[in-house]
Amino acid sequence: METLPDDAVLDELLAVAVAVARACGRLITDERPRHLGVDHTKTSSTDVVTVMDARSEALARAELARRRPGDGIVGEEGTDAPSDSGIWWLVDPIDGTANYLYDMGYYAVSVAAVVGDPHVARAWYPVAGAVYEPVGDTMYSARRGGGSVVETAGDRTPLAVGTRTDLARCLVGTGFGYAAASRAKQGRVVAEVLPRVRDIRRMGVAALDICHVARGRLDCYYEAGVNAWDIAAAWVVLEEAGGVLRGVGGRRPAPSLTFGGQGPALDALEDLVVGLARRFEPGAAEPDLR
Ligand code: LIP
Repeated sequence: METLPDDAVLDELLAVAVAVARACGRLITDERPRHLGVDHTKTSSTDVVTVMDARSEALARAELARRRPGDGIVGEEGTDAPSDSGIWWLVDPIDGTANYLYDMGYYAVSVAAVVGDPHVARAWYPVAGAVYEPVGDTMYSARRGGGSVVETAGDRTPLAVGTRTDLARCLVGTGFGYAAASRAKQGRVVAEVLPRVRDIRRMGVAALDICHVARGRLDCYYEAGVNAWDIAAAWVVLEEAGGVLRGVGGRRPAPSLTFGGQGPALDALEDLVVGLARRFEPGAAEPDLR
């Protein structure tokens, strides 16, 4: 188990996360080119990167290096700077790039400070983070032991997860990967989840889905294929709001499957999704829906 930084350091990490997420969020909104195109693609032809993903990550990298020299930085678009301090930053410069490409005003910047090795699944743990939704000027933030808040245009509200216990009455957020084969499996699973819950939301921004669970606007969340930078900041926000983000069987979240929520509804969602996922690989120790 990793050692937590002390309160003064946690406060500083939180302030840095908030400042950097806000600066990147303003950049991608204020300087979004009128005719934004795809710069290149990554894991599949639908996994796009725009010029603004790269600019946002460059700004985050420069600001983090200036404010916290010695910390490591790992970013979605390729940044990988080593850590001397034991603290690493995980940056998603635009979470919801497809929404951003289509000029739908629902996307976010996620900046988190973590301890442990963020290159290895389950070997790291977030200690402070900020998820900034620039359209609407909404900042979700938290640090370990400090509670989590949402701030919109100067109005700060503490976050608390919902209390619904019956999965059948839960509004469930989810998302899909970019690879066609993964989507085919994930589509078959969601088709069986849908009749057993209030409804499904697929809004395209994992970090915001998890923050919405923290806010009680979604009851639960599950997804396969999420990366560390998608979930790191929102993970602290959710847990400081009284919820849980976890992988299969109470382990830490992992790309194989990640679940968010609280109480019996979360347990029921995990049982349901794991059972459905096992149909694809009956003998696997841990189901993997990617
Ligand atoms: C996206 C997520 C989304 C998920 C997509 C993708 P990106 O992140 O936030 O919820 O379903 O597969 O990972 O690519 O926009 O940073």
